Amino acid sequence: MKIGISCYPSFGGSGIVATELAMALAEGGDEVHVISYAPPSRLALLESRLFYHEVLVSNYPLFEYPPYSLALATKMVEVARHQGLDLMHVHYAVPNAVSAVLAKQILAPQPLPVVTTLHGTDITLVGNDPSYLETTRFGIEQSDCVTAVSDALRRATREKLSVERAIEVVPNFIDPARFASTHEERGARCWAKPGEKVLVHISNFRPVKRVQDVVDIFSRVREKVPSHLVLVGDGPERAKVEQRCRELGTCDAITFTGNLPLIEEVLIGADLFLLPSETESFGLAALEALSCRVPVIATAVGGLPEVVRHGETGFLFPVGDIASMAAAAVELLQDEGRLARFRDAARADSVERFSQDAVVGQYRTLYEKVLAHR
Ligand code: GMT
Repeated sequence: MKIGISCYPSFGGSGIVATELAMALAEGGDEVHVISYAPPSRLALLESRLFYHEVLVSNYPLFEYPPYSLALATKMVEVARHQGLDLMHVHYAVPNAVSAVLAKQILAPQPLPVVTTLHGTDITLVGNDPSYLETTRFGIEQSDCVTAVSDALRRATREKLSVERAIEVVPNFIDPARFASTHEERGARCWAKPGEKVLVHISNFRPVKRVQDVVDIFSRVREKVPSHLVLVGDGPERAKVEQRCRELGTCDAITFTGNLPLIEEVLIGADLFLLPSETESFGLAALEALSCRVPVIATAVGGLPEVVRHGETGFLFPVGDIASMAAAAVELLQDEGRLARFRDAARADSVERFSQDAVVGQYRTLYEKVLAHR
């Protein structure tokens, strides 16, 4: 098949999933054309069946806001027409879905079935914002197939956007070969002192991630367990988090790495992953941690209970319950035998339920169904 994939190139989870899917499909023999305004961070183009097309957004003095969604739709038409795409798979509804639907209408009668994958904030935050609600709902309703990365997100889409159409749940995934870890490598351990436990958080440091809670949790853990915290990523909340570290006097035990392309290299040396988000449709970073044998302590929100098994591969607590998350972390880190059992369960469960081959196969089956009904 010839597949177009549109996504955001930034370090967010939706762009990562879209890029990993594009590379896996190309490796499996499909021809894949990635469309975005910049090369996605994980896109490796050394594959003959994988192509990247950049959306150039022309500006004009009249424009306060250059119309990216129109430039995106135009690029979709160009790639679909000249590359002979069989379908367009967009990741993150805003504005990718409505741009693809517009491209489909422009191309008619040349068919361009649209598959839209919902990732989370496109529904829970942005999509149901009054500025975007109607166009987001329209893009979803007009798509030929819609998937959500968790059952929780499917429910949220129905509740928040009053969407009644069929929505398939296709989870995010990991490549077991890539996120393998014998836990012997140094990874995040390189920043810790000998004997210290290593806690890690990875995100785009937006308010929804509650990174200040990560620092508060660590401050309590550190009182009981010699440990070091590694904060991977960057974003609008970083300055506030750095200020919080200074207030708590914990800066000497915390490393801010900024954005890192190969997070598995960090994760393999970690003992615990913290993700205390306000909302999280899936929590791809948590899954990547689990597959590297790192137990996860997170909030019981959105799709996280579908990823982390409470009491087996990690622990889940209410948003803001810093005391419980810190206590659970201390208890686990002080019991080597239990920590080892959580590690083994984290790896086994994540590989069993979220391996790349199985999930990419689910997407291809949906593509074939869509093409059969063109
Ligand atoms: O995590 C983010 O805020 C980035 C965001 C995105 O849109 O890229 O991530 C969303 O998609 C990821 C991939 O499906 C999910 O793992 C994240 O849970 C989801 N983020 C939220 O729902 C807050």
